Parts: sequence; C-alpha cells; structure tokens
Amino acid sequence: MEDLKQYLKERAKEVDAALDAYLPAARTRPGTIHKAMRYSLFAGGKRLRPILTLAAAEACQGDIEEAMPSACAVELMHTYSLVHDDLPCMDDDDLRRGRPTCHKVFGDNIAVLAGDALLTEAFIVLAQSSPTRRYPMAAFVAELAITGGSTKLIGGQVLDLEGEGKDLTKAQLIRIHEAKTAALLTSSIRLGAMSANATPARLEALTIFGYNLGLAFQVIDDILDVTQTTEKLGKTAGKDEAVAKATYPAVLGLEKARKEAHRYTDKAMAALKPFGRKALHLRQIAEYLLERDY
Ligand code: GRG
Repeated sequence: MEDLKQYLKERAKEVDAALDAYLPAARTRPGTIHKAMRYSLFAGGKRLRPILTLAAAEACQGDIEEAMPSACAVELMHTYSLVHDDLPCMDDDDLRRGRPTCHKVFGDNIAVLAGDALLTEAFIVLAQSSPTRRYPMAAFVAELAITGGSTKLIGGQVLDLEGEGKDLTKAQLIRIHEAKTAALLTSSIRLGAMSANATPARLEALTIFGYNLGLAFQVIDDILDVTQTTEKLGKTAGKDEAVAKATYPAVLGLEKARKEAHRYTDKAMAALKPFGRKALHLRQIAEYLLERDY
C-alpha cells in the first residue's frame, strides 16, 4: 500500500502541474473569475478521477502524456459539479475540501460563473487531446458531454433534489448514484482507455470496471458520511443533509451497505482479468477505496 500511496502522490502532482499549465493564470483579466476557478480547483482534492484516467491508459499500454488532457478535463468537470453543488440553492455547504466553499469566498454570483467557466474549460482542455485510430475527437467530446448532461450528472442531481426527504427504494438510490457518481468515474476511465486506442473489448471491460467502482465509491462515501458524522457532528455537511439525503446506510443499514461495497468492488476486480499486471494500479486503487471504510 505504501507503493500505491507514492503512486497516487506522484500522479496527483503531475495532474496539478498540467492543470496549472492549462488554466489561465490568476492575473488574467478579469482576475476574479480566474482566482475563483483556481481557488476551487487547487483546494486539495484527491484527484481520484484524473488518476483513474492515467491508470486506465497505463492498463491499455498507452502514453500518460496522451491521456493528460482527458485527465484534466474530468477533474475540471468534477470541480464544477462540486462548486455548483455547494451553492445555497443546492446543498448549501459552507466547507469543501476543508476550506470555505467558493461562494463563501467569492459570492454566489461569481461561484455560479466559476462553475460555468470550469465546465467550459473542461472542453477547452479536452479539445487538446490527440485523436487515435479508433477514437476521433468527436468521440472524446461526446463521452464527456453526455456524462455532464441531463441524463447523467445533471439528471442525477435532479433526481437527488426530488428525492430529498422521501423514503427511496434501493433501485431509486442506485439510479441517482449511477448518474451522479458512477458516470463521471466511468468516463474518466473510458477516456484514458480511448487515449490509448483501446480495443472495443478492452473499453467495454473498463466500462464495467468503472461502473462498479463508481457505485462502490459512493456506497463507501455514504458509509463514511454516517460514521464520520456520528464522530464529529456537523462537520462539512449541508445545513440539514443528515435528515434530507437518502444514503445506502439509511436505505440498507450499515452492514448491508458494507456488503454492497464489497460486492461492487469484486465485480470491478473481475472485469480487470484480461489486463493482467498492466491493471495493477487500477486494482490497487479499487482495494484502497474499499479500505477507506475501516
Ligand atoms: C451538476 C450541480 C451538479 C451536480 C452534479 C456530482 C454532483 C452532481 C454533485 C457533487 C457532490 C457529490 C456529493 C457528488 C457525489 C460524488 C462524490 C462523493 C464526490 C466527492 O468526490 P471526491 O471524494 O472529492 O473524489 P475530492 O474533493 O477528493 O475531489
């Protein structure tokens, strides 16, 4: 696990350097918007999604440099979703990544615009990818656009808002998390594979990996939310998140939720079989995410 921690640290550093190079400097006019974008982007996120993009490219024997625009694009889209999710009209969170949220520092209007600009920047950066023999530029753009759109990220957020305060079934909960969490994790992995010109069979195997990893990640996140919120009440949660949100532990109970996380991780691991040792880092990341629970 020490090796993995080193790998995650190095990859995160490479992603940070690339993001810094892609983004307009903080002094670029108008300074406020670029400062706000950079404030949220460089706030200490784990960089899980871009690292998965790079590890998927590795698993397909691709070049890390070729995968970097996709890696940065998924982190930009992720950060936009966090900035907008934290707004008073959404989750109304005061803290994110251990710091005051974007709207707390820059105001609601600039935070809306910073989210919009981060989303737009995702496509500016993605457009700097090199198309491969199997995947033209349009395939890269469609991959990320569909994931960011009304049937995935935004649709998931709508279902989440509409489900607030209601007793959701397990199927409804899964539908929300497929769209809100698993879709972007899956696209992060698919874009890495596409940058490496993966065969359709390998792309499909990594899609199954990403989907199951994404659901496992969300179950674990929900479990941590419950266990950590019990430990230190009120941490960074939205004003009345604990009562309003449907989570896996709330719907299934803690023990069943833990079993679900293991079940999804097992399915994710099984999909990596054809990749052998090339998928070592993807495997280690899946194990590591599961261990976050303990
Ligand atoms: C389009 C406004 C809008 C929302 C889309 C993705 C999303 C829906 C909302 C973001 C908030 C949220 C709780 C998403 C679920 C996925 C999740 C657990 C995100 C946190 O990801 P981490 O742990 O965060 O990778 P860091 O800070 O490490 O990048």
